[in-house]
Amino acid sequence: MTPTRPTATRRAVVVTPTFDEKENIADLIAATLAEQTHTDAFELHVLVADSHSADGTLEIVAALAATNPRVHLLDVQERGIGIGLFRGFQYAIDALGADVLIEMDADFQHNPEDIPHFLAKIEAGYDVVVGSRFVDGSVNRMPWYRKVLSVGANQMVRGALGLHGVTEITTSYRAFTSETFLKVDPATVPWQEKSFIFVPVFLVRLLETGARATEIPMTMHPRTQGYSKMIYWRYIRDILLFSARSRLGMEPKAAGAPEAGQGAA
Ligand SMILES: Nc1nc2c(ncn2[C@@H]2O[C@H](COP(=O)(O)OP(=O)(O)OP(=O)(O)O)[C@@H](O)[C@H]2O)c(=O)[nH]1
Ligand SMILES: [Mg+2]
Repeated sequence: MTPTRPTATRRAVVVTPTFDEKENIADLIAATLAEQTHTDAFELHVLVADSHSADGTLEIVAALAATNPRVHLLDVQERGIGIGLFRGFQYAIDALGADVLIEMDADFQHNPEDIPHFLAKIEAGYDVVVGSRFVDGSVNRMPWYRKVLSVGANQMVRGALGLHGVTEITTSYRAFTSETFLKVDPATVPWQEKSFIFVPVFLVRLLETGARATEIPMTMHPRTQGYSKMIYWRYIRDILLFSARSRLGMEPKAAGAPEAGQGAA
């Protein structure tokens, strides 16, 4: 049952995609909902969009959802982080009445303590808030080879798309209004690809809507529990292909997209 909310409070749904996250998910949900104490203007909910994990993740979340009206489970059935998130965003809007969506990984690489900072920017009038490892105040504790990969991928995709105002395009920690999400044509984002290529493309599509965007510093840690689903060769291949196709004009350009970081970033 959906809880009633005061009319003055908008609802923010943290959509977290999962596949085999039994070691992380209960703590992640608790840590996320604990941020409610720092978030007056929004009622916080968590939606776990799970690709039918067989390790017990589904059962853990189902049990929490049965007793806590702020916890929700969507059994996506299909495999892939992109499709998991896409179905999650749709469900959060259609079934949960989300005003704001937050996209956050389930393995604590994204720190739930950053959630109030995202929401403060939405409250200040931004439509899209991007968590970045490349602005002052950010903390990146990833190993050197992951830093090299993220710097390379960011530079390549930003260069190909001519996006100069956004420093972070390849990690999936962002907040945006449901209204902005609904302006994006789903056919222009490779949600079905099994690699993480949808991450930069989705951001570009959000910016292309004319959204007012900004970045905030984020803290990124290596995963400590569970196993990685990142397939490096596939991600690097897709980044190279996407960048080449964009430069050759085979992908729609982000022409006219506003630069992030304008205003009170
Ligand atoms: N719904 C869904 N979520 C997925 C799928 N694959 C990965 N995820 C989730 O997507 C998030 C990111 O996946 P990770 O495996 O952590 O990828 P990564 O962060 O790039 O790699 P690491 O740094 O090694 O953790 C995690 O919350 C995963 O559980 C999938 O097929 N379906
Ligand atoms: Mg991870």
